Amino acid sequence: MTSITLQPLLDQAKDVLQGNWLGYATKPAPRLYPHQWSWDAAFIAIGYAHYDQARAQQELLALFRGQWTNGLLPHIVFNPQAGAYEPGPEFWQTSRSLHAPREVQTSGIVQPPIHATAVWHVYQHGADRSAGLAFLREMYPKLYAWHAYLYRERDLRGEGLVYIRHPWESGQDNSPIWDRSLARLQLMPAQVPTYQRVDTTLVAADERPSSAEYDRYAYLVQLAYANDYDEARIRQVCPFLIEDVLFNALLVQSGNDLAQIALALGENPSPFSAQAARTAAALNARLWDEEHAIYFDYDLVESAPIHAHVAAGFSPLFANVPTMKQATRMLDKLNQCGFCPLDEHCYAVPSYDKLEPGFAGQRYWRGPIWLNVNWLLYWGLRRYGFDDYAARVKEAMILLPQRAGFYEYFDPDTGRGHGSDRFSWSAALLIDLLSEGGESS
Ligand code: 2M8
Repeated sequence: MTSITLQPLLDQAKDVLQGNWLGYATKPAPRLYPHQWSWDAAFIAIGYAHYDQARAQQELLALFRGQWTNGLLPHIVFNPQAGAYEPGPEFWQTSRSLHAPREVQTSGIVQPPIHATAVWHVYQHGADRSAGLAFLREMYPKLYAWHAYLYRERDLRGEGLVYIRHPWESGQDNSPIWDRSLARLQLMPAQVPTYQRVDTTLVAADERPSSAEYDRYAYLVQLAYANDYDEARIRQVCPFLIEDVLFNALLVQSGNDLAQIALALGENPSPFSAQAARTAAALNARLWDEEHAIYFDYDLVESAPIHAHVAAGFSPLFANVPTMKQATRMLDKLNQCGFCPLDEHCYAVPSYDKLEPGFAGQRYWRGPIWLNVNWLLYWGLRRYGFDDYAARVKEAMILLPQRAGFYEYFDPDTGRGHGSDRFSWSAALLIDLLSEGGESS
């Protein structure tokens, strides 16, 4: 049930998703992102789950068509009908891998593993239980292979924390988390493969990653294909290997949700809950920072934590990883002026602490408010009973698109929308919030 005043907003959100529907899956945005992206698809399915179970299921099934035979779930499944997007399918040279599919074109890196969570969410909200069970049955081996890939290929220290090997794998492309690791990567012009960008022709260039960052993104892609996407070889030479908080927190939640899926199918849930518990313990042992009351990424090349105060550092709340004592301290930190103090004017939680060097309120993942991050925080805060703060986040998630439209991200000072308009996950996650438990007001 949605209150009458919010019905138009809900209708607009559904209209955004309909506008981005490709006929078999949903693109993240009308022009800037014309293919299917991995974690976008999961967020989008979470929204569809509330009013179109079939489409929610189709969204995830379409994504997993791109899964590699070794379990890798690529971050982009290319749409052959799409207009310009660079770097496009040819850039990835995925045919060098024995594992890449031949029928669909994909990238060769991954994105945060929130897929089992999305599948479980779709099942739980679907009215047609028997279709839902058939869907679970179809998805189970795919999710199994995806998680097995991550733990087999990406857990360098054997402790349950998996690494990323490209900033794009985090979903937070130009986050300040990567600054130091990328700066270490000094490239001669000849080392940078030729690539094109169209993003800066579609949205303001000063709101996107810099050319220096893009050169490094291209270099890291080249490094992966030059090693035939063989993970053992890549990790020997890759100068960018990071245990990322958000990625691992979502893996914990997905592991627990995969255990639920196994249980619903009469399969053994224990391996998945055991893996999730191990990853959660490693997050607390290795990535928790007692002094600052936040989780920090860890640079495996430098063997050092990365002290970037980003909103994603609070994401373990979503997966119930911190103890109540840790969570209470995290709430205090969220409630300070760098993030979003409840007793002062602020919209929602910015992606980066406003008081830290390099904060930029309109530059992509270096400061703006992202609704997916706030959605993760909302559910995390609810889990711990921090209802006042959660209510503020929800209020802001309604207010921002109501005033500005369904933008990709929002300036935390003005509330203005930036990046692409009609952005799918901004719409989908609002649908989830407005539909959940009939509690919208
Ligand atoms: C952004 O990433 C892509 C590269 O994958 C890009 O910059 O072109 C990120 O915001 C990422 O999190 C998101 O999944 C993707 C599509 O919305 O766009």
